[in-house]
Amino acid sequence: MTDPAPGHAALRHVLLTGFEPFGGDAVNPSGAVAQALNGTPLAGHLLVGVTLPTAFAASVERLHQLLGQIQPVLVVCTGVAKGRTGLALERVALNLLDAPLPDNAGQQPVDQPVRPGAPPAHFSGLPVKAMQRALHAHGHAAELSLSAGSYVCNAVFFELMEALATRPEHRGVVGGFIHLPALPAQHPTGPSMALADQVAAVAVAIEAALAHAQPSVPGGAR
Ligand code: PCA
Repeated sequence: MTDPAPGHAALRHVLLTGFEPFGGDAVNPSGAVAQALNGTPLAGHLLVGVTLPTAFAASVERLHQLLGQIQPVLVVCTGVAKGRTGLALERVALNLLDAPLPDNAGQQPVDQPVRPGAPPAHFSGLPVKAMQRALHAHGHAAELSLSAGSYVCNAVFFELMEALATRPEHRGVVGGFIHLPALPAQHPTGPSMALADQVAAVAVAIEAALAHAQPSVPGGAR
């Protein structure tokens, strides 16, 4: 695990998660961005960056541990989605697992709920339109997205939103999910974004989320 940087006990925490490589890739920009920003002070907050396992059960378990340990005021989970041209601000988490490939633990659930009995979907709590405006103002490509898929990223996104909606200890915490483009080396013939640009863009997105965080509105608009 990556521990919060020491010496900033007074600062409120932002939790930023990324994922380990999966599906035969050697790298995952989302985990690399989380590691790069771990320990960074940002707009009066301390950023805690953690890489989650790309596995359905272990990622969700780790997320719940982190929410309890770090007690963040803002949670931004990220993962890579090859083919995206810019940061994809996800608006909807589905209560659906339908894995197109096995996760890193060999699990491939098909047509199952993330959490039986939970609602079919949750909206993002992030101010996605304000974040998109800030990203564009800084010259970063960013789009709004209506689906985070049905693989591990969507499962973590759904569990995050379900926890924030239902657990009293997380009341008032703002959270959501961003898909990141591939790195140039991962996707030589398709759209990509250099790691340094991804790091800068995620920092801009988090600053905008902190500046515009209010109680959630449908789909994370604002
Ligand atoms: N992307 C995958 C899982 C881990 C990641 O970085 C997804 O979009 O579900």
